[in-house]
Amino acid sequence: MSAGVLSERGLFVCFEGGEGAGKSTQSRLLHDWLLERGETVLLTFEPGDTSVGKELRRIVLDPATGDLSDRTEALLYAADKAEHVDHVVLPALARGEVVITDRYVDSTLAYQGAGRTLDVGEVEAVARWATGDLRPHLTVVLDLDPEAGLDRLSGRDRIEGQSLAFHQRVRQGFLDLAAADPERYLVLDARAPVDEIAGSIRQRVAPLLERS
Ligand code: Z5A
Repeated sequence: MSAGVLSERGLFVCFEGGEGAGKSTQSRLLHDWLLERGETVLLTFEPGDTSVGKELRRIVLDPATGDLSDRTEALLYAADKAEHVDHVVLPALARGEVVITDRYVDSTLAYQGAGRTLDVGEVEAVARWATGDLRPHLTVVLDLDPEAGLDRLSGRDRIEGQSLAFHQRVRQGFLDLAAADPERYLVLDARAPVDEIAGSIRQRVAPLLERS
C-alpha cells in the first residue's frame, strides 16, 4: 500500500477508537477550541453525514437489518466513505478548513478487517479506492478496554452487539495501525479525565495549524 494522499490545503484530523471511548466528546471539544482560536472548522462523522450516507447508516447499524454478508457490510461502509470524502471532506479541505471526522478509514480496517476477519489488505484496497486514498494529517486513537467502553453506552446497535472477542480484535486493530505510523497517530488512554485528554490533543494539533 502507498503512503496515501495528504491534502496540501486545510488540516484533516480523525478520531478513532472503540465504542464509548469518547470520540464524539473529544471531537466536539477540539472543534470548539479551534473555533475559539478563529479557525474555520468542519466537524463531521462516519457513517451517515451525507444524504445517501444516512440511508447507509440506517442499514448497517439497525439491528433489524439482521445478518449481512461481511463483504456487503464492508462495501456499504465504503460507499458511505466515497460520498463523505467527495461531498463533505474534500470540498472543505479545498477551502482551507480544518476538517475533524469522528471515524474514517481506520474504522473499516479495524471493524470489517480485524473484527470480521475479512482480509485486511482487501478491505483496505476497497476503502482506499473509495476515498481516493485521502489520508488524515493526524489520527487520534482513544484506547479503551471494550468492556469499559460498552458500559458507557445505554443501548446496543448491530455492531455494538457483537461479541467481546470481536471488540478486542477491533481495539488491537486500531493499536496496530497506530504503531505502524507513529508520526501520524496520537494514542491516548481513554480512561483519563476528559479535560486531560482534550489538553493532550490540543498540544498535538497546535503545531499542525501552522501548516494549514
Ligand atoms: N463502523 C464500522 O464498522 N466501519 C466503518 O468504516 C465506520 C464505522 C466508519 C458507528 O457508530 C459504528 O459503525 C461503530 C463502528 C462502525 N460501531 N458501532 N456500533 P456510532 O457512530 O453510532 O457510534 P460510535 O462511533 O461507536 O461512538 P459511540 O459509541 O457513541 O461513542 P464515542 O463517540 O466514542 O463516545 P462519546 O459519545 O463521546 O462518549 C460515550 C460516553 O462516555 C458519554 O456518556 C460520555 O460522557 C462518556 N465519556 C466520554 N469521555 C469520557 C472519559 N474520558 N471518562 C469517562 N466518561 C467519558
